[in-house]
Amino acid sequence: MNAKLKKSAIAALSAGLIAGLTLGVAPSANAAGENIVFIQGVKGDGFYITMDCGIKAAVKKAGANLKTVGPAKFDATLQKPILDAVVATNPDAILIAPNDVNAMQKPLEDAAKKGIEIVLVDTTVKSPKFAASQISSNNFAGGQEAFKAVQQFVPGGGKVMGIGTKPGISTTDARDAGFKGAVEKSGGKYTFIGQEYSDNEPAKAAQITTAAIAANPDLKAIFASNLFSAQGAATGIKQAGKEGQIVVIGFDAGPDQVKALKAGTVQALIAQQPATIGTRGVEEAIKAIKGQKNTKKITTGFTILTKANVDSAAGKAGQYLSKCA
Ligand code: T6T
Repeated sequence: MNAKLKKSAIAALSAGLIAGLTLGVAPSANAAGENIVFIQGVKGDGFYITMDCGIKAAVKKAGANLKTVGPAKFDATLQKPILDAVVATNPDAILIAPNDVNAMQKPLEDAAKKGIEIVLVDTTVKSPKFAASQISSNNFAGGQEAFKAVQQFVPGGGKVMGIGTKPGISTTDARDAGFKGAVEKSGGKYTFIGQEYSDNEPAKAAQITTAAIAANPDLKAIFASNLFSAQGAATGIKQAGKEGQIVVIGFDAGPDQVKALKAGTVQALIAQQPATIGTRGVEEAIKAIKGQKNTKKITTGFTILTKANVDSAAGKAGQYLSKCA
């Protein structure tokens, strides 16, 4: 029985129980409880940890059941077997941040064909038609925002570069493209000297940073388009002794990134709203399970954190968690 049929059977059952109230039969609230699985992009990432907190809160409110799993690395060859194992348990819905736009396309399409409601949180795939809903930041606009921050901190212009994760991830690809496009449209004052990839490894991002500084002593700014790349870029800046001299704009706002911001190694962080992405994801999953109309695409916002606002109420709210409250 697919998720929708299963859910309508449950709905009929609850209607019977409600009718039974008059006969003194008390229904337990949402007795069946929708079975939802959250498959993270990668384990141990403050972004997905914070998203999981939003998911947990929404699942609790809805009286649903949740299991959270994720690969040890941001790598579709590790995420696909996890998805396969989850599909074999036939949950009602899966919230997933797919690791690759191409590699996760068919496995997710197949899962949807089995009647499992798929909600894409954060990342997406090439053709997400099968998904009940997609919730994410406007990542392209986030890259453009990063360049605005560069303009603010390096008003004189100069060489800038990007450190991304790896090609094929919808979010970071869009951020990198948004940043590069904004640099190129800015009238020649800034030069984009290249896009490098860290494989989501802070040590590699640090090494890319020191090598880029050695090759370009006049480098002015780095845009690191996710948490681990930004963490590594900050380490590289420290190793090169260039704190405050080369500007780093990072995406995300994990605890280590916030420390680097406060220390002056990083000048701005584009904080996403992972908890909201998670909460909205659960809401859409439950609507889909119940056969209600979904909002196909939901875009969440950003908070730009700088030393000036990081300790304000809004600045604190923008920071990611290392565990749920
Ligand atoms: O930036 C987030 C997420 O949006 C992206 O898809 C992958 O990297 C992060 O999880 C941060 O590490």
